[in-house]
Amino acid sequence: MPAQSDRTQVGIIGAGPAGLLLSHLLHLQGIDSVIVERRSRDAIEATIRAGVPEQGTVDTMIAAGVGDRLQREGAIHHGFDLRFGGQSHRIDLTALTGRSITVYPQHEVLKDLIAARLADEGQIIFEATDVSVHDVTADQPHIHYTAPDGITHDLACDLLIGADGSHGVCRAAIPETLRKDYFRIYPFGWFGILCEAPLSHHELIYARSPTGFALISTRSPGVQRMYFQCDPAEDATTWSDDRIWERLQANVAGEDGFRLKEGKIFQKGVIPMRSFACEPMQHGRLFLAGDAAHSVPPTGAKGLNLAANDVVILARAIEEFFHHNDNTHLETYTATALKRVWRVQHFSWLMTSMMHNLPDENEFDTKRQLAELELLTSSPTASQTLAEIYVGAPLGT
Ligand code: RFL
Ligand code: PHB
Repeated sequence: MPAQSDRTQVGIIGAGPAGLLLSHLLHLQGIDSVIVERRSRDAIEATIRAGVPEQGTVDTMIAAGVGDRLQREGAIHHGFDLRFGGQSHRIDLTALTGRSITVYPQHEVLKDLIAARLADEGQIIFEATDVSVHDVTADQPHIHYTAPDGITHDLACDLLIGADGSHGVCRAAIPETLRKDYFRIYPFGWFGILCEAPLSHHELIYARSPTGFALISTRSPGVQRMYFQCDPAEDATTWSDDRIWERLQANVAGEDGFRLKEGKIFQKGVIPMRSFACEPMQHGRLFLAGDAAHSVPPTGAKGLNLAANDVVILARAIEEFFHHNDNTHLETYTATALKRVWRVQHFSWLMTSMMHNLPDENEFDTKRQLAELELLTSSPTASQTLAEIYVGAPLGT
């Protein structure tokens, strides 16, 4: 038996965007929560991942009082380029939708949320080990964990949130007989670099070329983030800087003579690409949020936004549960959240399959991909649909 017994209203596993944002939104409604996280605060704040918050995510952060730095330091982008056939085609997000996206890395969002939680005396147990969940179908589920001081804890709660990412423990608490997992593993990965270089272009570029996909993104005016398509088993350490630049330049080359501004590469690594969704997203008093329930390839820049959408739906439903004794929206959580999950799954798959060279691609596939890109960039209606999904609908819908 664990040595110490504790209690909270909402027990949350995982201090990623989903767990932290939910804990903060609940606090604003006067609902207590405890987050149990296996990594250290330093490790979380140092893990560099993409960050392209949709306007709905930005609006949610601002309304929740955690958007100050995002507004000050985030770069608002009003469009992006789709590049194919050696030419760039701008998707004017603001003209097409009246909305925009912000480039603000995920670890900065996490720093802001952790600081806000700690300033409000929120409880985050970092570096917890042996984390397990119990009695998820009873009125009082429990989380067991060992704190960094070695003391074992039994945390009883009214509701349990699995926000523990794609390799967490919570999803397995939904019995396999009741759960269906949907998977797609892509036969390519992304080779990502960070480099000290000036901007090559003022907006993001998604490029399709005979030598493969490239994405040109940014972290700050002096630090750029770029990716190119590679074998998922590629060993990044075997690539010299010269070889990396040669591939990136080839993947964006075109008749307009566009060239990337090169600089010192100070980080490189390979990211696998997969699509995943699990149904249902709840079982008894356990609710999954974010990557614990679904993940998408980064091509659509949606992972963080989908996590935020889940927790906005959950925060509303949990407030009704505690303050109005009404569990209607908790019961319909899976159905509500899945609508966006599958919209985003489709979009992320579309962007991925349209922009990458497939290992067994033949000329028919190439022509079909180019025709799809041509349609999306030349038909105002098709461009508008693409832009609407890229900027995203308001959260909680
Ligand atoms: P997270 O961010 O994975 O957070 C889950 C947290 O749970 C903790 N955890 C546990 N804690 C306690 N006990 C356990 N047993 C635990 N197991 C796990 C973890 O330490 C972690 O802190 O999930 P969340 O909150 O759902 O947020 C989702 C987003 O982080 C995710 O969708 C995106 O980062 C996905 N993603 C990307 N999305 C994009 O839109 N564009 C990208 O370019 C992009 N790049 C990436 C990514 C995800 C990556 N991962 C997961 C490997 C690059 C990488 C490398
Ligand atoms: C990034 O900046 O790392 C990034 C941007 C857009 C994406 C994926 C990654 O779609």
